[in-house]
Amino acid sequence: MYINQSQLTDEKQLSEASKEQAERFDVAMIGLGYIGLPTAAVIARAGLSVRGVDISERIVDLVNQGKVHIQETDLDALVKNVVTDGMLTASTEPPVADIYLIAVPTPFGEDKSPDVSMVLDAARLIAPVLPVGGCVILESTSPVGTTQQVAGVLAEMRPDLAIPGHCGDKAPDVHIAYCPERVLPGKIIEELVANDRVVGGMTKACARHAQEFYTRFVRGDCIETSAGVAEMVKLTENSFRDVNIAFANELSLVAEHMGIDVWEVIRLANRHPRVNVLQPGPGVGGHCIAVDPWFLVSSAPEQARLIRTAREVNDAKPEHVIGRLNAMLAAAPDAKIALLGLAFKPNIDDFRESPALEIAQRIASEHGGRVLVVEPYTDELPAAMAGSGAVLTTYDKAMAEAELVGVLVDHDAFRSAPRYLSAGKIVYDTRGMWAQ
Ligand code: SAJ
Repeated sequence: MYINQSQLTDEKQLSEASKEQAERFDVAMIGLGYIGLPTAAVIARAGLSVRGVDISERIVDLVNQGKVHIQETDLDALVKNVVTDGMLTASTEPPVADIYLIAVPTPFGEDKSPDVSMVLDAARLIAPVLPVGGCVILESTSPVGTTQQVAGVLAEMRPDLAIPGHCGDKAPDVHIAYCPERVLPGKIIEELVANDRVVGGMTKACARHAQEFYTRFVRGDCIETSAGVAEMVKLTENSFRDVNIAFANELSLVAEHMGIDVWEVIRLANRHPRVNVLQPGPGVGGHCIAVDPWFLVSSAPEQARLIRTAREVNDAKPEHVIGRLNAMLAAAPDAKIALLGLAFKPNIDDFRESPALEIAQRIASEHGGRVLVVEPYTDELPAAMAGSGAVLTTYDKAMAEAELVGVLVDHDAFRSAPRYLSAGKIVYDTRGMWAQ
């Protein structure tokens, strides 16, 4: 428990308190994953002392050595610098800090309902050390109402503190806010600084306090609102994108059914000043767009009909692609197929929740030795494909051997490869990479 100086009675307590004061940090980042670690490093670069906290000792050890456990543009050099400068350290234990940021996963369960248990565990971790004047900010994508739940945990565990929403007319002792991350994997360091932030407080004073903190390292506008609005803003952003991608994916099925080139349709439709159709693909991957809309559906199942349908349209796309590739393989029984790309989107090495990987795994499990996989962002096939008979190879070799091609990811490396190498092949291009 955080010790208030005025409550100290003997020398032992005094020395413990001064040690604690010496270890007081500007910021504690709870969760050192894809968002937490880059955010911690960017804040440390801005001159604030940051203690990263993670349940994984491996991650804590790596960070303390100035190393990273994830791939993200410019992250390794940044972490090395801030750790060397002593501005970022890591531990499995939460420290006393002025600002606590929570960036832990919020997955969904079998029934697609959100699981905020890791957020609430983070609040339980913070509660014992939260000082008077401290501020807790949730950044994890969360269903509306989660920030209030965090406040509830803190109020229950710290009856000595006046917690916003739980202290009646009394002035709160701490601030609690919600500020969603909205950075794009591959551009996280850049967007952490450049993007606008929406800062939602449990009270106006909470929003103001948190907003002032973000202006220390964010160049974009930091806009104050309520916690509930900020929570829904984040879900709205990713649902908007999912619905728009679903429109493009559905359009690709409609056009395919009618024998029309969807890429040409979209290119020409987008010449209308108020039309901007997104790009169809093999499905929607990653850990955000395919998950977050369910948080809205779960909160308002009767009302969120379009959002639910968009999820279903996008989730069904990989199966359609598998069907098309299987048909190509059946029609040319002696031919090999080159599958281009495994990542969940172009130009990154992130294969988690990747529709391309799901498709390649299924095709490899059914056609093994006929499958040549090209993925410049890995040195070996993922474990699930090992033993299938599929081979990881280069673009040039795949094009020399395969008569069939399935484009699953439009990495720049594929776009810039000589087109004549794929001339004369039977191609199923889920990304429109070779569209005219
Ligand atoms: N995709 C398409 N067609 C498109 C655009 C995307 O099929 O026209 C696919 C991609 O290939 C990928 C998936 O959608 O499989 C998601 O990719 P993305 O680039 O749309 O989004 P993420 O998941 O990398 O990041 C998103 C971003 N949200 C928005 O753009 C509204 C990012 O700003 C968020 O911070 C992030 O989710 C997050 O963490 O929530």
